Amino acid sequence: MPESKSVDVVIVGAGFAGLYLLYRLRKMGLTTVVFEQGDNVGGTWYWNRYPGARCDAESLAYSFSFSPELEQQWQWSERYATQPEILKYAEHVADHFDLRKDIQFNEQVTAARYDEAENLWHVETAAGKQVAAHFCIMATGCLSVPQLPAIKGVEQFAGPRYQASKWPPEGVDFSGQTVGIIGTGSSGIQAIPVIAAQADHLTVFQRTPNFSVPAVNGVLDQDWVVQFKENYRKHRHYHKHGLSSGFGDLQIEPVARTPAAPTAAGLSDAQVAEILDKYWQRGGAFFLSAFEDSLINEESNTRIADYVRNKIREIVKDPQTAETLCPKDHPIGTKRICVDTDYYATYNRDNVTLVDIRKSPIEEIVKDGIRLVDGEHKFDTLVLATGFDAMTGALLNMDIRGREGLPLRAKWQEGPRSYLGMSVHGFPNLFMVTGPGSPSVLSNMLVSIEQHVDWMVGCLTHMAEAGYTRFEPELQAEDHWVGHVNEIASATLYPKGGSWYLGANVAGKPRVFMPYAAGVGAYRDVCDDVAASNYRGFAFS
Ligand code: NA7
Repeated sequence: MPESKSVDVVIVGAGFAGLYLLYRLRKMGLTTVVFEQGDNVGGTWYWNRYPGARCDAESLAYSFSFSPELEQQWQWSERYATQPEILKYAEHVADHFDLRKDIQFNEQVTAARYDEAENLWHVETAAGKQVAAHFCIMATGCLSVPQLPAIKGVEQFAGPRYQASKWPPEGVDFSGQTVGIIGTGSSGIQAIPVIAAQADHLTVFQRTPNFSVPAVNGVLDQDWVVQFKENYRKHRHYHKHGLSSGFGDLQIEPVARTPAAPTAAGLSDAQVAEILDKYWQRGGAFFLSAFEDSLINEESNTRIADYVRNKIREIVKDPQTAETLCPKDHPIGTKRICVDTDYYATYNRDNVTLVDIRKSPIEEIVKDGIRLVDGEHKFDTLVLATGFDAMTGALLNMDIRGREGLPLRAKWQEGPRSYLGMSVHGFPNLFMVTGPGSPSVLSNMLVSIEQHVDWMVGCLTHMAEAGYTRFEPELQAEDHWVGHVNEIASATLYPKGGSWYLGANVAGKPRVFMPYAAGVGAYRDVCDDVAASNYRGFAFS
């Protein structure tokens, strides 16, 4: 099949990473094409339209910082933006910067092959488009490949079946319906209160309870926003360089900026509660920042977890339901902490039933419900909120081949390996935005996306100035980085979480802790230092 086009850079994905890349590369004067599998921009915010979907980072922080004009012009309406509002923001960015003309929609990339003799990437889509490019940049997102449960009979269900991450754009009206939902991660925890408020009855099939903290969402006070925006540079600096991984509290005088207490270990329950009450009432994932050692000291972590378990027992009236909702199998924060609106209180409703499928596992999904080991539950509509093949799923779904035809699938057979979470030895001129080995999912994604794109643009500018046409990370640099990522992870409690951070939710996936856990500030310093030392660890030619 003839190649339709040859460009400087091909970008895969038109989520926030793809949009910002396109904006920056175009400014550099490079010709660029973006392939996007959806029919619109927005990436994760295009697909995840389930009821209650909203961001768990605050809207004024979960937004681009590169354009002060955009920052001032765009008005967020709530503390945590809803999916429709974030999608509108992505559309606004695309239109305002006239990005759509270089994006080809409904084009799913299936293969990318590096030709050493030509020093070109050849990229193919499912529809048969082919493009040759000097550089290939994967902006494919960390949570873009849905994970359907391997439950017997899922196809037998006769009623409507919806998947959180592929929700119909026209929405679903649950009025008058009885509904069953599987999955109590962030998606389930956001959707359950909204579905319960609409449906006749909702049955929640829970395998593992998760820790959730109240969002304390609300409409933003516009006077406060004006004041906040006057200080936007200061706030952005804090999010990019601080210890908060880009999430920080956005109060004008935030609790975050009063130093965290060193530890909860050794404190009395009353002392722990005194510190945490302030964070609980203020709301947000930022809760865990109350103590410096919450994710490294087991005793401190347990004290924080006890506080949350006690909150669940206070909120949920039925003691047995409360106990079933109390997470006891992982340290708090080692699976992504959820941020909710009325999640636990929803179990006080008469039309909601919690079923513990750890105690009585699912035998089979049948045509009108779910059969458990100890009985059957019938309902009209099934909702699946069962997560993603995170971080590596989208990359490994494509047939990516580097030098000498080396498949990325082979290179990553025992888990992802990268240099700085951005590049892979054996795969010249290929970058990944927020790839495994970078802070990515442990951070505010917008902060991490901008940092990666800015760094990549710096690297490509350096190459252009020096007359280089090819870069590749050295094996030794990659080995060292992989070791460092593991070393940082093993100094934390994260590996005890059995989470999707570790690939633990996908059968057969290697158990490797994928994100870099030292925080966005420390990571940025490393990347800046690599650039300043003539891109240490990269070979150019
Ligand atoms: P998650 O956090 O991976 O949650 C998936 C949920 O689905 C979780 O409760 C799983 O239980 C459950 N699940 C998955 N497979 C099954 C089967 N086979 N049977 C029963 N239950 C199952 O995905 P989300 O979409 O909620 O959130 C992902 C991220 O998106 C989130 O962290 C935010 O960053 C945004 P398990 O824990 O495996 O027992």
